[in-house]
Order: sequence, then structure tokens, then C-alpha cells
Amino acid sequence: MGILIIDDAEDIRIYLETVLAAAGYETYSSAAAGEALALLEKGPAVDLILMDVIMPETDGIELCQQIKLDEAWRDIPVIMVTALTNMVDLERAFAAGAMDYITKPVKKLELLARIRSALTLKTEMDRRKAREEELLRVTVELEEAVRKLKNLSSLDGLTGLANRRRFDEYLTAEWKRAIRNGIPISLVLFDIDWFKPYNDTYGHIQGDDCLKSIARLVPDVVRRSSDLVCRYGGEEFAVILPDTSQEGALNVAEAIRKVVSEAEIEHRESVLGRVTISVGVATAYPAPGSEIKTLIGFADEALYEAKRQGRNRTVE
Ligand code: GH3
Ligand code: MG
Ligand code: MG
Ligand code: MG
Repeated sequence: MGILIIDDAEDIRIYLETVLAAAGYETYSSAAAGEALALLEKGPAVDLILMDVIMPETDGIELCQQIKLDEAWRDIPVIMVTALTNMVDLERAFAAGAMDYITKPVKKLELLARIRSALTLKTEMDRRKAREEELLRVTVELEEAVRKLKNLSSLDGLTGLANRRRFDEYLTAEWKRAIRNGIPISLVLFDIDWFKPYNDTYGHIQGDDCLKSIARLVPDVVRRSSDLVCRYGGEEFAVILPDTSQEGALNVAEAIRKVVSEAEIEHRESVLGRVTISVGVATAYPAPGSEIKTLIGFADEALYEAKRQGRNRTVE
């Protein structure tokens, strides 16, 4: 353990150095504040400081304050070695950050006992600090993991879109918000046309690729950050459009239908020779007591109607 002795009196420095060296401590000595700071700057392993109070220029209390302001040194315990014993000076020393004090003339056994006790306390504080830092680190890591997990549990594994769970969660929240604010909410449901024959012709792997392609195209035409594109089922997708009227929703639905059609994904078994979708749109002005499933039902019926009318179209 390294101890820095700061005292303007040479005889005291020598006495302290001798006693401490005999007790097995590494010692460093300074005769004044400037010298002590320069020594600390050099960065030797100082575990404790014995600080004289009365010194010319900067006194021990000021120097202690200065050391305690420095990030690198503030945790080094300071024991004041002082001829002063009046309460005002002791209070100033403690206020400056001193951990303890010893009165002059220094008694060897008291000196060693106080140093031991200060170092024990310091070790305990270091340990506690390390534990707290570790705890903080683990907490941050844990929060990060929870965030990742939450994210994963709301995403569809194939397409990376929001999954059905997220769809339910978001629609419920937005439904409530619509009731509170007296605003509409729209739902777009779409389903790939003749997807079974697509799979039969091109195989399931390419079928999956087709789903992924569509999942990439749709978010580009769904612009508001509050809109949510979801994979609703196997080859069915849904878009939740909060605060959107029937007219606005129809525009979004048509834009989605067009972007898929214009992507020209080959589909030999389809009349048009490319992959298309059928789209159903529904809008609600939710009121207390009205049910989400009514909105989903209407969108579903509209989608069914779009299929019935010949596919590759939008029905409201
Ligand atoms: P329609 O135009 O009436 O929608 O005809 P369709 O053939 O698309 O309709 P249907 O609902 O009968 O078939 C849907 C097909 O979608 C059945 C299933 O094989 C396929 N499918 C559903 N989920 C997936 C998936 O995750 N990957 C692949 N490759 N195919 C899927
Ligand atoms: Mg002095
Ligand atoms: Mg289907
Ligand atoms: Mg289909």
C-alpha cells in the first residue's frame, strides 16, 4: 500500500516515513501543495494521504478540497495530521473531505491504527463501488435484452413485418385512442391472388420469397409513421391506418395493390401472368362499446367481395 505524506516540516516527514516504511508501507513525501499535486500527477499508487494542515501558501484543508475535486484522486482517503484541535478547524477538515485526523505529536500506534482503519474502509468502499458498477452494467444489458426480445416477439420471422400479436396489440391501443379523440380508424386487408397455384407451380421456397418481396414493397407506399403493416396470416396482410378516413384508406389500398401488380412478379397460373392481390378496406368511428371485430369483419367481407368480383381490385 502506498502512502503520500504531505508536510512542510522535514523532521515530521522523516519520522512518518520511517514509521510507515517499518510497517511495510510504500511512502512518498512532499513538502508543499504544488509538489504533492505534481507527484500525484505522475500517478504512483497512492492509497492514502497523510496531510499536514498548516503549511505555507496552500494549507492542508485547501489542498484536500482540491484533491477531492479531481475525479482521479477523490477516492483516496485523506487523514489530517494536525496540531490544531479546535472544533472549527476539525469541522473545516471534514468538510473538505478528510476521512480522519491525527493530532501532533503523532503517536506511532494511533497513526498505524488510524491508517489501517482508513484503508479497510477504503477497500470496502471500492468493493461496494465495483459491485454497484457491475449491477448497473448488468441492468443495462438486461434492459437491452428485454428490448430485443420484445421486438422479436412482435415481428414476423419470415417477412420482418409486425406479426399478428403486434397487430392485435396495436389495433387495440389505436382503437381506444380513436374513441378518446373521436377520430376514425381504417383497416386494409389484402390477400395474394391464386397463391396456392403459385406454390404448386414454383414451390414453397419461392412462395416464401414472393411473400418477402411483397412485404418489402408495401411499407414504401404506407407513409405515416403511425401506420402499421402486418403479416396477418399465411398470405394475408393487414395495414392499420389510425386517424384515417375511408377516402384516405382507399388511396392507400389502391397504392398497395398497384405497387404489387407493377412489381411484375411472374405467376404463370394467374390470368394476368403476374402476382396480384385483392384488397378489402373498412373504416370505423369507434365509440365506447363498439367492437374491433366489427371493423375486421367489414374489411374481411370487402376482401371476399374483391375476390368474388374477379381479384386484383380494391373493395370498400
Ligand atoms: P385466392 O385468390 O382465392 O386467395 O386463392 P389462393 O390460392 O391464394 O387462396 P387460398 O387461401 O386457398 O391459398 C392460400 C395459400 O397460401 C395456401 C398456402 O399454401 C399458401 N401459404 C400460406 N402461408 C404461406 C407461407 O407462409 N408460405 C408459402 N410459401 N405459402 C403459404
Ligand atoms: Mg506544518
Ligand atoms: Mg388466403
Ligand atoms: Mg390468396
